[in-house]
Amino acid sequence: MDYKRILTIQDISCVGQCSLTVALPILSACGIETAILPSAVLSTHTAGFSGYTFRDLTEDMPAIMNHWKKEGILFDAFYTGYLGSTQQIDYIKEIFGSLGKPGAVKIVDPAMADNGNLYPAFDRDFVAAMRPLCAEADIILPNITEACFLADVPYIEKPDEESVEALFRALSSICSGKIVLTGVGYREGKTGVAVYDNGIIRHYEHDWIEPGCHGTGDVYASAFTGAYVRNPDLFNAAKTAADFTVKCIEATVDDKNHWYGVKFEKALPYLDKALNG
Ligand code: PXL
Repeated sequence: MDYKRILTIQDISCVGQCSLTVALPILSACGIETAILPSAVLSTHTAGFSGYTFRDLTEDMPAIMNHWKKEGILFDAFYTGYLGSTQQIDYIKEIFGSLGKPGAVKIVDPAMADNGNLYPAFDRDFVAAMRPLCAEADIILPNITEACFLADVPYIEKPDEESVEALFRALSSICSGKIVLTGVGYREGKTGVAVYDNGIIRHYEHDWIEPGCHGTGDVYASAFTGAYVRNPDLFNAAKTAADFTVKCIEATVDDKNHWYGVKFEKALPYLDKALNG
């Protein structure tokens, strides 16, 4: 296997098993050199903790980017997640345009919402700013809530094949790339991912494990990105990441005190096996 270098751009939530503290170990476990551009530093994530600190790193981005340009540092892939400001989106577009090797893949997780609501830090202006970033991506990884905000349609609480097809149609006018839509279950006790590639929709179903855990979106996106950069087979990467995410949830649900994230570390050997046999 050749050795790839990825740049991931998302926040450091110091505690909470999300964003960079999840992306770095998972991408490293996938055998990919992982560079980071932190969008912000928070004491914890914002989903369930109160009184968290937040340091926006927008102002640091141009100098970091310019240093990399001077050094001639280039990336095989980019993966963006939770961002600190709308201005960062312009810097990321510049990074996409200037720091990629030929054919570098651009993966955007528009991490901004879940369960029908935007996260506390975001508003409609952020959603509007996220659309042009999604337009530049080769692959976007929204959950149903994010997809509905991006497409500017009401939240779909109980998706069915028809509503998901309509959602993909609406999204395809915003982004020309491929779409992996998470949290799509058509039957009781099941969830899954719907994968849109050039007008073709495929669905991968797996068990829904109560209760829904925090941080699974970042675990999913990181594992998807790792699997896809290793082998650019969209459906296969979507499936590998879904199976890994289920293993992470299974490793967590029995511990009622562990509400803030998933114990993905316990499932890393499974991911290694799925990728390397
Ligand atoms: O993508 C999840 C996430 C990442 N980072 C921060 C968050 C969340 C979800 O709430 O608050 C800071």
